[in-house]
Amino acid sequence: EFVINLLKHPTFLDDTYTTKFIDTTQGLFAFRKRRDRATKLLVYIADISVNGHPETAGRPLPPAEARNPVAPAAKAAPARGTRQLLEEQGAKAVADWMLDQKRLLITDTSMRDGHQSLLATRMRSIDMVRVAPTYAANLPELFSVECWGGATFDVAYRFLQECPWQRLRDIRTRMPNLMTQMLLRASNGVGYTNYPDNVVQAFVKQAATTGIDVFRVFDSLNWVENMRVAMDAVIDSGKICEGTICYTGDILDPDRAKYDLKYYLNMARELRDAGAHVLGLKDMAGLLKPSSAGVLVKALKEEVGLPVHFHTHDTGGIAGASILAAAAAGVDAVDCAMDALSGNTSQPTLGSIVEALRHTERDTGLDIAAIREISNYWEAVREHYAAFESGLQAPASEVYLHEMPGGQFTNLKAQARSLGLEDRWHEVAQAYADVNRMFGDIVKVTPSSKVVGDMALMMVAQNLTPAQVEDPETEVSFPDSVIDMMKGNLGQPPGGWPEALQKKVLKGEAPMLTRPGASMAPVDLEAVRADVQNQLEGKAVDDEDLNGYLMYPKVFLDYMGRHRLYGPVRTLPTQTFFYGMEPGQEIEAEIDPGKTLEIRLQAIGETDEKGDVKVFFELNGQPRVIRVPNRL
Ligand code: BTN
Ligand code: 3PY
Ligand code: ZN
Repeated sequence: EFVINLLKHPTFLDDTYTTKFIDTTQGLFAFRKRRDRATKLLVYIADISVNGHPETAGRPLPPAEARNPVAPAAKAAPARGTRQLLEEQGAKAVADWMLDQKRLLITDTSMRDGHQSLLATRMRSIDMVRVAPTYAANLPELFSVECWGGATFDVAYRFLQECPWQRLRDIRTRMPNLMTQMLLRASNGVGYTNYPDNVVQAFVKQAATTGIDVFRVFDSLNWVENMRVAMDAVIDSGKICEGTICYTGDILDPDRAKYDLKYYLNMARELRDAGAHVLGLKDMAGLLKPSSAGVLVKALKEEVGLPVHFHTHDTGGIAGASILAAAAAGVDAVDCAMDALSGNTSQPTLGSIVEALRHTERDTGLDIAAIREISNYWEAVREHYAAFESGLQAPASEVYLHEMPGGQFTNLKAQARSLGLEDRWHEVAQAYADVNRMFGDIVKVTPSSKVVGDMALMMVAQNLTPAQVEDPETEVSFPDSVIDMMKGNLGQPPGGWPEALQKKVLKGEAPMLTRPGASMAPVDLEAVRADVQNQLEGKAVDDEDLNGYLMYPKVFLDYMGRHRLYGPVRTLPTQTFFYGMEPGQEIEAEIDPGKTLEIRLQAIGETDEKGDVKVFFELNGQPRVIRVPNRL
C-alpha cells in the first residue's frame, strides 16, 4: 500500500523525484512541489560542501577576499537602442543605419567569447543576468551584446548544469533595448559535426524565437556552400544575418598566396550574394595585423558595400592596433570585451578602444564611467572563476606560428596538461603549425581547429614527425576526427584536401565532395520529441529542450537526469555552486521571480558507519537535515 501510494505520488509523476526523497522528506503525503525544489538544492549544496565540485578539485581557489559581485545601479530607464530599430524596421534597415554612422559601433563580447577565451567558457548565467539591466540602462549605445552560441551552449548543459535557453531568455528580457548576438557554426550548429538541414533550420528558428537578434554565421572551412542553409534560416526569421569570413594567413605575405586579398574579396561577394545583411570579419586567432587590417577592411567595404563587423583576439598583444587601423579604414563595428575580461586570448579592451577614439571622428559615444563600473563588476565576478584561469601570463607572437583560435588556445593547453604534455607545449604549438601545413593550410576554427588540435596532440604524444605522417609506408593510426574531416564530413576547404595525405587517411575509401547536409535525411522532429519524452518518463519536451537534444543528445539527457536530482542550481551563487557552503554561512536563491529561499548551513556532521554525512540547514528559518554520502 505504501509503495503504491509512493509511486502515484505527484513527485514521481511530475519528474521531481530525488534519491534522497524518502530520507529527507518529512510528512511525505503532505508533500508540495515547491518544497521539493528547495530540497534538491539542499542535496546539491550538502553534496558539494562535503565532497567538493569535481571541476574545481585541485585547481586554484578564489582569493579569500573575493567580493560578492554587485551589479552597478541603473542610471536611467533603458533608452531606445538597436533592438528597437530591428523590431520596428527590420534587418536591412539596421544594416543601412550602420553604414550611416560616423561613430565606431561596439559589440561587447564579455558574456560569450570573453569568458570562452579566458575562463574555459565556465561563466554561469546568474553572473550575466544580474548585470544585464545595467548594460541596458547605462550603455544603450552598444551595437550588440554577444551572449550566446559558440561553446557556451554545450558547456551550460554539460558543466554548469544550466539550460542555455533559459540563460538567453533571462538576458533578453533584461536588455530590451540592446541586440543580442550569437555565434553560429553554420551547418555545425553549436556543435562539432554537420547536422541535417532541418535540424539547423529548427535550431535557428528557436534561437530567434527565444531571443537572438544578430546571428554571426561562419563555416570552419570558409565554404559558403555549407553556410546557405543556416543563412537562409536566419534571413527567414527576420533577424540579422552576419555572413562571416574567417581570416587566416596574412594577406601581405606572398608565401601565403592561398589566402590573399582576392580570396577574401571573392568570399565576401559570395556572402553578399547569399543574402548577408552584414559582413563579419572573424579573426578568431588574432592574426590580422594592423597594416593588413587597414588594407582588407578598405577593400571589403569598397567591394561589397555591406557594413563590416570586425572580430579579433589579442593573443599576440597588438589586436588593439588592428582595431584602430580597421576603424581608420572605415570598419562599421568591432568586438571588444569589457576591460576585466579582455586581453590575451580574449578580445581587445573595450574601455581603452573607447578612450583611444574619443574626440576623433570615430568617437563611440559610450559612457566611459559606465564602462568602468561594469568592468569592476566583471572583475569581482572573475575572481570566483579562479579554478578556470589558464595561467597564461602574457601575450605571445607565437600565435603567428600556430594560428590557434583564442577560444581553443587555453582548452588545448588544458588537454595537453591532461595528457602529461604540458611541459611540451611549444612542441604542441609547432605540431599544430605542421598539421596545418600537412592539411593544405586550412582555416582553423571550430570544428576544424579541434581536428588540427587532435592531430597535433597525437603527434607530440607519439613522437611522430610530419615526414612519418606523410610517408605512405609508415603506419599511422589517425584520430577519428581526422578521418571524418578527410572524408568530407565537414565540407571542402579551398582547393580540396591534399590528395596523398587524404588517400593515406582514408585507406582508399572515396571521399564525399558534396555538401554533407545534402545527403542527410531530414530528422522526424515529432518522432524524436516523442522518443525523448519517453526516455524522460513522460516529462513534456518543449521546443527548446528538443533543440537541445538534437544538438547534444547524451549531454542533454545527462543534464535532465541531474536536474531531476539537484533542481534549479543555476539560482545558487557561483561560490556556492563550485565550493558549497561553510558552517554559519547564509545565502539566498531566487527560484522563481520574487520567491527567494534563505539557506543557512548550520553544521556538517561526522561520517557515520554507512559512510554518510548529515548536513544541518535552516531553510527559511526551518531546520532541515540532508544526508549525503562522503565520497572522499
Ligand atoms: C558534472 O557534470 O559531473 C558536474 C556537475 C555536478 C556533479 C554533481 S555535484 C554533486 C555530485 N557530486 C559529484 O561528484 N557529482 C555530482
Ligand atoms: C566557437 O565556434 O566557439 C568559436 O569561438 C570560434 O572562434
Ligand atoms: Zn572569437
